[in-house]
Amino acid sequence: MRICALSIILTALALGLPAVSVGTVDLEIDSFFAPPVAYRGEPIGGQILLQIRNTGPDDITSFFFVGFYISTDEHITISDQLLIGGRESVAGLAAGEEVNVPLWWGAYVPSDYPLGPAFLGVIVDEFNVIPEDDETNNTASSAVDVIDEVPVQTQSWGSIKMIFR
Ligand SMILES: [Ca+2]
Ligand SMILES: [Ca+2]
Repeated sequence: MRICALSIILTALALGLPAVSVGTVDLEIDSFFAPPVAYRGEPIGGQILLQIRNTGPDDITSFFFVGFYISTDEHITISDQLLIGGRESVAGLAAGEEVNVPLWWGAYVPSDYPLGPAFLGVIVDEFNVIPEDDETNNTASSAVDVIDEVPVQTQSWGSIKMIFR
């Protein structure tokens, strides 16, 4: 793509035409928050917050995907384990615009994922359909402890017993 754009400019210069500006974009992660503890098989999506930005200078006009993963190390790749229900799409992003990418509240760590320390993370433009100035700033991760027990609190009002998970 860049070679193509460059050749257009060189051609324009050779022809004495004004060089057109080369369109470029960059998606980057503004902020990523994930909880320090995840219960296997329990919804976690509503506790994961992601804000991304297109630093421009061009608009992104096509769809791209954002994948939310769990990983054994802090480097998140598409080889890691996608959360169940852990993929969202974004319908483009104007130059300079920031947007929250809400993850489906019901997304969860698979119930057979190994217990213990791990990392929750994200890949923006997961399948790399958007050519960017910088393809190395599209991931973020946060340490998490994967556990099995679900805390149970019980409270009784007379004969009514409520169980909160
Ligand atoms: Ca980027
Ligand atoms: Ca990309």
